[in-house]
Amino acid sequence: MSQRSKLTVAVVGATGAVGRTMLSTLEARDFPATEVIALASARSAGSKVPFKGGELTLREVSKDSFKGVDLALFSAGGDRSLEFAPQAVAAGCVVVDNSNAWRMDERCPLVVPEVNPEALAGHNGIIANPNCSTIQMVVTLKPLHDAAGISRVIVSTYQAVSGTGQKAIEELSAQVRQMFNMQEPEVAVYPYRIAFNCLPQIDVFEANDYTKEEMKMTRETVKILNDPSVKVTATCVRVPVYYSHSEAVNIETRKKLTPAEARAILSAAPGVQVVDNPAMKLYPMPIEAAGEYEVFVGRIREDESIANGLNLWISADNTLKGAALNAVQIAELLLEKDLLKVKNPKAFL
Ligand code: NAP
Ligand code: 3JN
Repeated sequence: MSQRSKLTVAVVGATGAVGRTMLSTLEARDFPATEVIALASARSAGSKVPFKGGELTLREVSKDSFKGVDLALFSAGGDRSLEFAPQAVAAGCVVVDNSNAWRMDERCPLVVPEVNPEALAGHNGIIANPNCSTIQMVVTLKPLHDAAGISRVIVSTYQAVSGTGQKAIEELSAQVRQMFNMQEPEVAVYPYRIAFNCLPQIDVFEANDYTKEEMKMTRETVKILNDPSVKVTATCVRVPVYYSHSEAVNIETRKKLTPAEARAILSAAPGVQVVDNPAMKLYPMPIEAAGEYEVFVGRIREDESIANGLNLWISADNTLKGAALNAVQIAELLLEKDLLKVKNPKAFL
């Protein structure tokens, strides 16, 4: 990675589940920032977050927060991204945005470094980080698509509560404690109890009765693979797991791929680890993916109901590869390719 004499990085949403993981990932990967600034809401101003053995003091994000900042990692919700990312770019700061706000905007590349790094070239200042469920799926789909041409994907997700943020992590813990103490569990974050339950609703429903999360997976996958011929249908489910989303993925390919061929292709793919030995009861699980960088794939088997079909099971840490790690990898690529610059500060004003 190229070294700069000055590289100021701002993390917007630094108190959140994703923002804290962004800080720890910058630290763990030794990202060559000369200064890191932690931003959040007025509620957090003056409080501290841990970083590199010390602490960063939180400041309230404002349109003036980005003067002299080279790179901002946003993770404070779509409304903040819509309001402040254009201001950041106007100040000459490149934004990697973790929200849904800019993902489908034609001016913004939607990037997973193992899948479409080339999309970064010619960026306009805002680069979008995809949805966590999309990221882990496309890391696995891309090498199979290159080898055999995927025509259709049917995916069901099993998503951890950390995908909803810090309050949901606390709610699952509180409900488990309440139920073991024979108390009525308090329900606040989700429409129903999440402890010892599954909720087939993630985000709001759209007009077609799919949820927004399901439609994000459909639309984002096509944009990232840059191939509208890939048809995707998703069912997204919240499960009482703290960290790591899992997915049951069924694919139909144009050319036949045997499970052995798929295993070999995936074993050589960047960012993927194959864990697939039924005889030894080895398969990916959220408890083993949590805290790891890779996308774990297993249960690779033929879909015997169609001519060219495969079934896969995937687990990956949604706060890492699904969010913070992917954003930091994008930042690393920007540095590596000398793309950490804003060509047109007015691009989004
Ligand atoms: P979280 O734990 O609830 O954290 C929310 C963060 O946003 C906190 O730092 C909070 O600061 C900040 N924030 C909220 N309102 C703000 C305001 N008005 N002004 C400034 N900062 C504000 O949520 P999270 O799980 O970290 O997720 C944060 C965002 O990341 C989500 O909204 C979503 O857009 C994105 N996300 C993306 C993925 C993905 O799939 N790639 C996954 C999860 C989340 P305070 O502590 O000061 O309130
Ligand atoms: O629920 C999950 O597991 C992933 C959640 C992602 C999320 C949560 C709140 C707002 C997003 C996202 O990244 O798509 C957003 C958003 O930015 O719309």
